[in-house]
Amino acid sequence: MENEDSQEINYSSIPQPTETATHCPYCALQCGMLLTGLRNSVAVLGNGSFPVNKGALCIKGWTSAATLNHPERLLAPLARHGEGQLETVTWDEAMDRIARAFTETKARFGADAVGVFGGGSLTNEKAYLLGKFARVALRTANVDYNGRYCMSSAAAAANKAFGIDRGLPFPLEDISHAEAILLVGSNLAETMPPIMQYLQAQRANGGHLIVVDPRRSLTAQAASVHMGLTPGSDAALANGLLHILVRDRLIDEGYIRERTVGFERVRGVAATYWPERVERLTGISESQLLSAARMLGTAKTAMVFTARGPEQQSQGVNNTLAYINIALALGLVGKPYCGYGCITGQGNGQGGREHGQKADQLPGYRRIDDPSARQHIAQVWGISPEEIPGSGKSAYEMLDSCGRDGGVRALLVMGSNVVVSSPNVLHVEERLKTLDFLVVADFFPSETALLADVVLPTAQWAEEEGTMTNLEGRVILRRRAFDPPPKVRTDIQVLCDLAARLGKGQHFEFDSAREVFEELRRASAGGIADYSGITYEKIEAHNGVFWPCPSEEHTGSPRLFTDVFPTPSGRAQFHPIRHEPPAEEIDAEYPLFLTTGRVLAQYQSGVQTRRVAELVNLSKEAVAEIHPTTARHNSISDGDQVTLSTRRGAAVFTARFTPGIRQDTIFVPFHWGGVQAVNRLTNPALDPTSRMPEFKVCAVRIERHQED
Ligand SMILES: Nc1nc2c(c(=O)[nH]1)N[C@H]1C(S)=C(S)[C@@H](COP(=O)(O)OP(=O)(O)OC[C@H]3O[C@@H](n4cnc5c(=O)[nH]c(N)nc54)[C@H](O)[C@@H]3O)O[C@H]1N2
Ligand SMILES: Nc1nc2c(c(=O)[nH]1)N[C@H]1C(S)=C(S)[C@@H](COP(=O)(O)OP(=O)(O)OC[C@H]3O[C@@H](n4cnc5c(=O)[nH]c(N)nc54)[C@H](O)[C@@H]3O)O[C@H]1N2
Ligand code: SF4
Ligand SMILES: [Mo]
Repeated sequence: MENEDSQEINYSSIPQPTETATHCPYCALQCGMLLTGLRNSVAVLGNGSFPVNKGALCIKGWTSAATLNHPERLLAPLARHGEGQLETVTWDEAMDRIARAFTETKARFGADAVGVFGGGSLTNEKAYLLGKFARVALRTANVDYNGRYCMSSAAAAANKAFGIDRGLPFPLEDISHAEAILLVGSNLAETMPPIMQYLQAQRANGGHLIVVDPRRSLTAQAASVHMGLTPGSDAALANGLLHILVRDRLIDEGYIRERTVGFERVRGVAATYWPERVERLTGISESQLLSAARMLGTAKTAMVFTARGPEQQSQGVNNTLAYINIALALGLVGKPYCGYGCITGQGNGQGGREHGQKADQLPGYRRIDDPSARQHIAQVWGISPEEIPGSGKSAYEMLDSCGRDGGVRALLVMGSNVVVSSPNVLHVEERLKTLDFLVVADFFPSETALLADVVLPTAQWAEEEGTMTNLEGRVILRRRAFDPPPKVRTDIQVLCDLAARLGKGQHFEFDSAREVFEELRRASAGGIADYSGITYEKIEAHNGVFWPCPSEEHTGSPRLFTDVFPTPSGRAQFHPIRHEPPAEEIDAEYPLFLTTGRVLAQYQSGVQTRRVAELVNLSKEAVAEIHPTTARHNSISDGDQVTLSTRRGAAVFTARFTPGIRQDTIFVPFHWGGVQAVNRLTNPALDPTSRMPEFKVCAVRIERHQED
């Protein structure tokens, strides 16, 4: 590790480049961009030679460089003395305090009392190293990450059905050739705008787009059919569509016979979802159901996509499996210009779920309870398999355990703002305050960092190298355009230094992301997500490499499932799914559904985008979308301040009349903290398999806000 002095000398001695091809710091599309100029006057251009976004960026991408020199940037480590304020300290002092706190916690409460919380914005190298740090340096089972709030339901469903979880098993360019697309609970027009060019091309080729969303979102407005279903009724809708497809003989019996198992039970369940019943459960009329089923069933090529709408529910895995059943029954998966895809969310939402920052996982998408996986990883790490802990607590359960007997007592957060983005945040904040020790690594004083005992300032995307895996499974290279500010370190430096102070330095001798990647390649070799044939050079030469890529000669795998599925039988698995109501149903006290999500100009918990002036101009506060009729029933006018309350808490928003939303539903984005945090309201009910919280549906009451 460098000491502080040598870091400063290195900083000023490296020349600054004038143009760097890299990728956007935000979502899973990972748009290619060019950075030009010096760091205090950097210009961002879309990279026209990167095939995914083809030069297009959204407003967040265009303005992304504004965070680099932002006045609120953390430029030195901070620590709190006793109950006092956070104050600037040296790196040595900060790291010593962390090492001491972790060592004391382990000694008093055992290794599992130290928790690690990661994120899907971390590069593959960091996600890998964070998982290794937890297992090797801390020896704790308790490592999980915010992907539990994001991708876990779709991941579990894809693993069950196909034996592998790669969000899109085909490149985005295939979309424009699909005659019919079923897009479920995804608002791409705001969450990944450059993808709309593929949907526009698809429409121009005569294709149909069906959008399933309780709101007539910007994306739904571009659709041929918009099904405005009741929140929480996706499995009923999917079964209703399958009912008609079976009844009208639109399914592919040959494909079902040759490439799948388990259809007969699914056929039996679908038979009980006749249109009148489905209309009662979902609010979708028989005629609309019929036209959507016909579009899908008669198309020569078709695709089914899910995103957070159906997935972020306590029935999230089942909802996703119900839509996968449609794709399988139509014989789509593995055929050209056809298939099922889950639209991954965070910048490295895909790679972040493959390399071991998940509670039940080892690198290469290996299971932590698989003896041969433990053997392989232990050998790469130079330890014995028995030293690798077992499976730990999932994200929300880990936060909920904080400060309790048998729970986490000291926590490291790297890449998440958990007191804004978790469900039931008032409770999460209360739990974090009972911790003996909290350390947060971030580049801004996030709401979570402000609660910490020690805050570590880390490098931003344009200041570090590393790989990311986009929503297509394409591994790409984030290049370093600038040096970090003098006293700012990379997450990799932080983890290696801390490991050394914990006496495990010999396992963390990495001087660069590239060195970590070389070990990741070996660790992933032979796993499901096999990166062993991927090198930085190969990524540069081919605009990214699709995993699996098991050898240096291998050119990567843009399209999966063309011949077989990586399941024991080689076939895809159907799952019979019955509709179950959400964990919380509406009643007289809380008569409306609350659903939550995103708006174009803000990103996630808002730590980065709430600091960019252009984005604040577009979206300065959390707005509650409400149908005008519902608003009038509750004596609310457009623009009023309103209080929303649920069984967990209350929050205050500005009401916006939105005729395109269901009358029984209110929508609020989750990008703000404090009294505007919609997660004060959300229900932490978890899916039994994925442990995904139910962000997308709970019961709410609305009133005009009374100042007190
Ligand atoms: N601008 C912006 N873009 C982003 C992000 C961001 O924060 N801001 N975050 C990124 C990340 S991490 C993610 S995960 C993706 C998420 O991308 P999306 O999944 O597109 O985003 P959401 O807005 O969470 O949810 C999508 C839609 O689900 C609908 N919905 C709500 N309840 C239900 C339901 O019960 N059933 C169905 N079928 N639909 C329902 C909502 O009305 C919403 O329009 O976006 C990525 N891109
Ligand atoms: N109500 C509701 N809640 C939701 C959702 C919803 O739809 N509705 N969606 C959920 C989903 S899908 C997601 S993905 C989560 C996201 O929510 P969070 O997990 O809070 O994600 P971010 O806001 O991206 O937080 C990332 C934090 O890490 C910092 N950061 C970014 N990159 C790095 C890095 O490389 N290193 C370090 N050290 N720090 C970094 C950022 O500055 C920021 O403070 O929210 C979930 N919460
Ligand atoms: S779509 Fe996503 S990756 Fe592309 S510019 Fe916008 S935020 Fe960045
Ligand atoms: Mo996400």
